Amino acid sequence: MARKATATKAQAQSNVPEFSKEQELDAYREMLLIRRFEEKAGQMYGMGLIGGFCHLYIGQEAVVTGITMASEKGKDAQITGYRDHGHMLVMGLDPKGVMAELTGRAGGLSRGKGGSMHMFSNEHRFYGGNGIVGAQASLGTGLAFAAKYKGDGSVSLAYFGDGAANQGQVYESFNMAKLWKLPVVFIIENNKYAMGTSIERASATTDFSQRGASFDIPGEQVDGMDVRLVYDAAKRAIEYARSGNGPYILEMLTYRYRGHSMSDPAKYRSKDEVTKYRQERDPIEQVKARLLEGKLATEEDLKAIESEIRAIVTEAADFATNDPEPDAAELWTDITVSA
Ligand SMILES: Cc1ncc(C[n+]2csc(CCOP(=O)(O)OP(=O)(O)O)c2C)c(N)n1
Ligand SMILES: [Mg+2]
Repeated sequence: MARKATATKAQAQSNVPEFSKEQELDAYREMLLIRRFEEKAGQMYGMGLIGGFCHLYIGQEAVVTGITMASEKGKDAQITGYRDHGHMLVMGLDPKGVMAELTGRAGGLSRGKGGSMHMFSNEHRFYGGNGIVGAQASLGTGLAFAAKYKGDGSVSLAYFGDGAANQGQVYESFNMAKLWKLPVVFIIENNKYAMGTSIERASATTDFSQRGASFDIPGEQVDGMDVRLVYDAAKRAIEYARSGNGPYILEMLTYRYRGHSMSDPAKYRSKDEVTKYRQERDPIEQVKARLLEGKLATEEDLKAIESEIRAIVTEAADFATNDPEPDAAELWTDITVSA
């Protein structure tokens, strides 16, 4: 008799959890910071100030914001792929340091030598910024192994895309994580496309929350455009992992508005599809509407937050434009770590 997969299927999301006024404002501020920062990065790329690869997170802001709000800042580790600017901003890394890394300046978080895809901060427990698709699932499992070995009570949050979810090393990681009951939450950011290839064209099964079924890893499919639902699911998953139960999978249904990277002819999807998401599902507009309708904030309050954020982003851009490039002598520093 065929055995039914034991992974728990997405819980009914009819009960949308309420956010307090502070949580709504917090989420609004964080998501707006990512949006404005990314828009500025896009402009600076167009001006030739940023070289190399650059992948924007516009549209996906609710994912990292809700998860980080549910995590223990400074304790839980986070790791992702190359679409990483938003993760760093929400984790509290200095926007000046992130932008200066994009422009390859000495004040960048990797001293101007890593660029958009390779930024780290041990202090904030952010482990990149990885250009190899799927590698962050294995490295994130390693972070969880370290957490269990040291018994420090932290959880590893490993984000990867729908495309990455088809990589072999992801399943080797699932196996080890379950076998050793490692405290890791695998967050699959399903934005429907891997570069120009839709999930329907590349994936034999498109319910990524069930990808851990063979390893008995529970998984949930979550509306990743609603920060409250992301937060709620993340609380559950993190608590599960922190209590010693092993890994958990969260599939976040999300959408990127911009191209895969800065050069993307966007022939693989219709303009209508993008417009529909922007107009009907935008994560920031959802919070804004709730704040106004619930009379938790006035238009003036929100405008004040908007100008505060614009000032932070302008300051970051000015710094990243005027800071010097690293000295040539830095070419051979920070390349390896000696024990
Ligand atoms: C091992 C590996 N194979 C291929 C690539 C080229 N590549 C870069 S991004 C990408 C698509 C990944 O899509 P997805 O995982 O859905 O993430 P998204 O860009 O949508 O966030 C590919 C194939 C790579 N960087 N590394
Ligand atoms: Mg994708």
